[in-house]
Amino acid sequence: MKSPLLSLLFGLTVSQASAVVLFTESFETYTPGNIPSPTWTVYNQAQTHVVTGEASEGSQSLWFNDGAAKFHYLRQNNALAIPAGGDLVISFDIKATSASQSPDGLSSFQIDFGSGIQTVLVDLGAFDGYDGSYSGSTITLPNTPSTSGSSFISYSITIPETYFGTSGLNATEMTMRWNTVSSSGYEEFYLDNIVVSSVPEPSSAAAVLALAATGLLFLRRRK
Ligand SMILES: [Ca+2]
Ligand SMILES: [Ca+2]
Repeated sequence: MKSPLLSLLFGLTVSQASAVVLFTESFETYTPGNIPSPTWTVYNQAQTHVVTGEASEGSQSLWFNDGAAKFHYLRQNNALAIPAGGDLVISFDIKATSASQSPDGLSSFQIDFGSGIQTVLVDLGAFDGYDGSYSGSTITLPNTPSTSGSSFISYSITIPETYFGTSGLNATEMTMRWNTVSSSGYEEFYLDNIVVSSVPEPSSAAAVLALAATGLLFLRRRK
């Protein structure tokens, strides 16, 4: 870098190519015992509500109690606008309080891109976590019973723009939903630290860099 101006331009280029956070939910702003309203709808307040003392971020999370219904859900009320020009990265953390039988756990993480609910991820039995891509077929993780509870397990799912964008579903918004199932006592779950980001694809990041390089050449020629 030959001048502060060039350094500044390079810095701007790098920041333009980094992720943009579209949505976060850490359940910190709600009163424990309450529904996380108006952002979310839950199965029912007695069995699915905000609690304090269990968290992967801050001090609160959403508790899926082991109740008579044995199933619970958290559903986003308002669609989240999703921009063009990047892949979507959705991350969240889940923990189990006790051993989970093989049919129980995260029965599905789902997204509605405006064209119907799609199941993105199923993780029954032991929570296995996931870091990879979803391109339209359900990701099914190993379904083996766990012998004990777990700490918070992190999931990160990338949804390529080729799937939801103009060349695919042509979606401009999305809503998320988590469903859990339990078949015996004390199979309870906590959800926390939901983050949705838009991350420029390598091709768009490269295009930004190329554009910046052209700009730098232009500036240098003017000197
Ligand atoms: Ca939290
Ligand atoms: Ca599993």
